[in-house]
Amino acid sequence: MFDYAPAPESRAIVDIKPSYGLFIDGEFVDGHGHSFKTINPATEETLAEVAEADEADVDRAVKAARRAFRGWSRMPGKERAKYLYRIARIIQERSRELAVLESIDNGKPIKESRDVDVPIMAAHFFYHAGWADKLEYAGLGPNPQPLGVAAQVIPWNFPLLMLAWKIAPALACGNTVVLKPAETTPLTALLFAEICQQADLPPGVVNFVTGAGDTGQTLVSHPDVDKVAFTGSTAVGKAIARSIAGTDKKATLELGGKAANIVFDDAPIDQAIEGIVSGIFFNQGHVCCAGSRLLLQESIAEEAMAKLKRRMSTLRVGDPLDKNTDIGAINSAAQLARIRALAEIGEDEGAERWSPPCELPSSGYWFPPTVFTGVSQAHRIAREEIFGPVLSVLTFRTPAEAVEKANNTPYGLSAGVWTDKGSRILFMADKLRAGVVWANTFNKFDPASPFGGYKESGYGREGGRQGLAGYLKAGA
Ligand code: TAP
Repeated sequence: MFDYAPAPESRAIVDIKPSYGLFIDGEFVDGHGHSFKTINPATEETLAEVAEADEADVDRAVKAARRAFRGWSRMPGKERAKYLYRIARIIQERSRELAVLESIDNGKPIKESRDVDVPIMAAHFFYHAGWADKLEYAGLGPNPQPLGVAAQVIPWNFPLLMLAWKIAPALACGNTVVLKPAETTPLTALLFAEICQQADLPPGVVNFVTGAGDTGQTLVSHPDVDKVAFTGSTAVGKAIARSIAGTDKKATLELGGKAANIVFDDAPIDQAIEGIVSGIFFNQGHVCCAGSRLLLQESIAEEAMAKLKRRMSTLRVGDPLDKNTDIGAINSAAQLARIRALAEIGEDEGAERWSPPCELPSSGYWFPPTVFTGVSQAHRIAREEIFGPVLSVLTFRTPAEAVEKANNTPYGLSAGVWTDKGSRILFMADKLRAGVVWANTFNKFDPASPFGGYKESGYGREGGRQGLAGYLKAGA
């Protein structure tokens, strides 16, 4: 254990206010309800008090979005595009500030928020700006129309990226938005609200209501909402689907995952080790599409495990604002408790647990990179989403066995295949029940590429031409 103080020079570039209101109708306003604290998970220090939106606040935000819908939906697409381009450029200009605040509020390493989250966020706005005046070419008929007011609820693992995945397509298609960020990571959404003001986005087109699950429930159940877009756990996704059943609200649900990362004996092994490491340890494993089940072909299992352990020993856990950090803080005490509980269950069920020697800071929420071998398909660590830096390793002999094991999960979000044979990649991609299949790479994202799940990983797609379908009524 050691004490650390976050790097002061990084901290200085963001201005965190002592308290934050809601963002409704283009302005920051006080909420009627209580407030809650958001903390830095690396230090447990309170960062700010944030308003908790109650029913009246949510209603105010939905009304503002409804009023704004009239003008925004009738605005020519090429004019809407200008706002999206402007937002994208401001994101680039303020990228350091966004990245530092994201790392402080979420706990993720700065090299990830700087090189992944914020650049892909900007790319989503650029990409969707390009669609705004070309919607009739999206394959949804000659005159597709926006749905109306979109209620969007996002999780804490990629606060800015999930915000971009939700807001950019909604706005490009002419919808207006009320978004609820996760309770533990509200600050970057409120910084993005400032960017909306700076871009002169018409009031009410984007609104933010901060709060916990109750605020989310109130928002998605609001009778004047036309579309619900949710990313989060399968349990909450099912509850939302039930709560909107029987209404004409359209829904897109992006839920959990338990991806198989499958390594064949002809794979470029060093490249595969890098893919395995980024597949599970990127963002502390708080990734819905994380490669949390490693399937190794038996003949290379021993060699691959030796190399993997060696590589894991080089991972640096600690200060999220240090550019050399590979694994940052776990986002909350509750998430840390969940990860610890499942890791203990893994040991109790007989799997072998290993972590490299790793000094963890004395305050904050931390979990070392961990791998379990001797895992069987019945083990809970092979079936349940851990959402932390914990990898479960299984072995297989034949491609058919790999397919069977990979598909033996209620989820179907992503998978990875490592092999030298192009024909095997095509065979596996055809057989795997996963929305995304990566070949000889992992965790690659592009706004032009649709993302979404099968089975209990949800329905609907985000990104690409297919993602627009979730925000448009098909034209005649
Ligand atoms: P959840 O607990 O499901 O929370 C997601 C969001 O829903 C949060 O903003 C949460 O608010 C809100 N919420 C909670 N209860 C609600 C309710 N009854 N009605 C409406 N909204 C409600 O998930 P999480 O712990 O934040 O995120 C982890 C999960 O998200 C993992 O299972 C992960 O796989 C999944 N995830 C999936 C994807 C994709 S793309 N498929 C991406 C990222 C994460 P509070 O946070 O304030 O409670």
